[in-house]
Amino acid sequence: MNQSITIALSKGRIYKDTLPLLAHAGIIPVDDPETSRKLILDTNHEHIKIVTVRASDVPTYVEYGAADLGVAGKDVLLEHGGDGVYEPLDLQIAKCKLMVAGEPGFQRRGSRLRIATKFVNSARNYYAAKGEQVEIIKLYGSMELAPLVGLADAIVDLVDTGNTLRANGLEPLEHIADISSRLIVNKASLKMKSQTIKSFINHMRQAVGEASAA
Ligand code: PRT
Ligand code: MG
Repeated sequence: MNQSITIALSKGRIYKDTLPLLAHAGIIPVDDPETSRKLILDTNHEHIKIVTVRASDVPTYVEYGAADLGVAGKDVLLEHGGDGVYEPLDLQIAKCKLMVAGEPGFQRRGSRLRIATKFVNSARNYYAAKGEQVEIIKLYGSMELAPLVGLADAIVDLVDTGNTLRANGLEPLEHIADISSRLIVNKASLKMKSQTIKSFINHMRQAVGEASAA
């Protein structure tokens, strides 16, 4: 019994790191999203399709059942609010850290710390847990610029090598969370296509195990 399934992936690092795991499950895309303009990619299985969407849109596609499964960074899931989807598996890919960063020895400008970030919910929760009153300024990108031009005292952003911070005279200050990408599943799909989806999850779990043993 081969029920059809759709998997939502974002282009770039998540797609690149998910491909070997899919290959381990015997799933190989026919189209290459980096060269094709198609948003629905065929695979070597007639009943399995991949849709390519913005990284931050993956949980929305899966929550509403437009995709049965998806791969999303924990950072994106923390912002989306985790309740709408199941999160059965840590794929251990696209790893980085969510951190507070700023200029070395920065002095806050006002009475309340001003934080510029795309990760508004995570930042708010982090400072609330510390009991610190902060003002959060929502940005959509280039957060590193904010402290340099006086928009904010510090930023909350993802850090991998730290090169982007260093190139802008900033340094990591506080660790908020370790981030990796997760397999997410639509709740109704898991019930209605239980066999196919459970078998897919098991293949992916094995692939992660072998990748981490390698
Ligand atoms: O680009 P777009 O707006 O479409 O979406 P996106 O930026 O969310 O997508 P993408 O593909 O860039 O990131 C997808 C996921 O990869 C994120 O949700 C994270 O879970 C994960 N990931 C892992 C990262 C990084 N590492 C990372 N280094 N996402 C972003 N970065 C950025 C970071 O924001 C900063 O600008 O890289 C820069 C820092 O890198 P270093 O190595 O200089 O420290
Ligand atoms: Mg990006």
